[in-house]
Amino acid sequence: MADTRIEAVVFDLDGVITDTARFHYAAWKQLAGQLGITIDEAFNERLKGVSRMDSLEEILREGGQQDRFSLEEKEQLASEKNEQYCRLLTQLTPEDVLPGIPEFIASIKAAGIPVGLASVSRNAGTVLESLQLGPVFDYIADAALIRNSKPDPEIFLTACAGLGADPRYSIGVEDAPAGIQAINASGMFAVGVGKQLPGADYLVQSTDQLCWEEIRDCFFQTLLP
Ligand code: B16
Ligand code: MG
Repeated sequence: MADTRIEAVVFDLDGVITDTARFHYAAWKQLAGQLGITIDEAFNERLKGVSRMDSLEEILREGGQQDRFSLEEKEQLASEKNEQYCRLLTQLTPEDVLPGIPEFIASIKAAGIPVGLASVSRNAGTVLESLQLGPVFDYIADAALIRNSKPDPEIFLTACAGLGADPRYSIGVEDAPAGIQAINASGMFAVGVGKQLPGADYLVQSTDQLCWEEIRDCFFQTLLP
């Protein structure tokens, strides 16, 4: 079957290309602990794909502290978390690209399909540089210009527009519930990586199970009348 009607494949970063989610979690857990708020991994699932300030709001709400801080103080707290996150990011090397991702991207590119990135992380550039993956992406949506984080489709629509692709003929790859919702809202075909991702059109448990030929065929089947 021809690939010509698939116009782009757009990837989430944290949790799909590399496991920076564990660094976000460690940095938020430390900050939450300083505020007397306990968060666990189940709670952290809700923060995946959610912007820095929205994540802080969720944590404060979890601890019943949503009215404790001024906007300026919240910005200071978010910046403390980011400093800790950036310290952890210095550990990242090209070995931290998740299994199967280089081969999966190579298959897509070999089919002549452009590849984009839709991460709401303002540290995406640093992460890609540490992984030595920046040049692989034909277009990287700029998180700093995005007004609505996932589950809003804005970042995926921006990536499709940057690649000149019609979202209806494009595929998004995500590991987080908010990200799958964003892909669904964009009209793209949603590939989920992980468990409990209702709304995914195609689901694998881990990145090493991503097979381009299978996903391509599944995408074309959904187009059939
Ligand atoms: P930063 P993604 C998201 O990246 C993360 O999943 C989320 O946990 C984080 O809060 C958000 O980026 C903002 O990141 O603080 O680095 O700007 O999943 O969209 O690649
Ligand atoms: Mg993610």
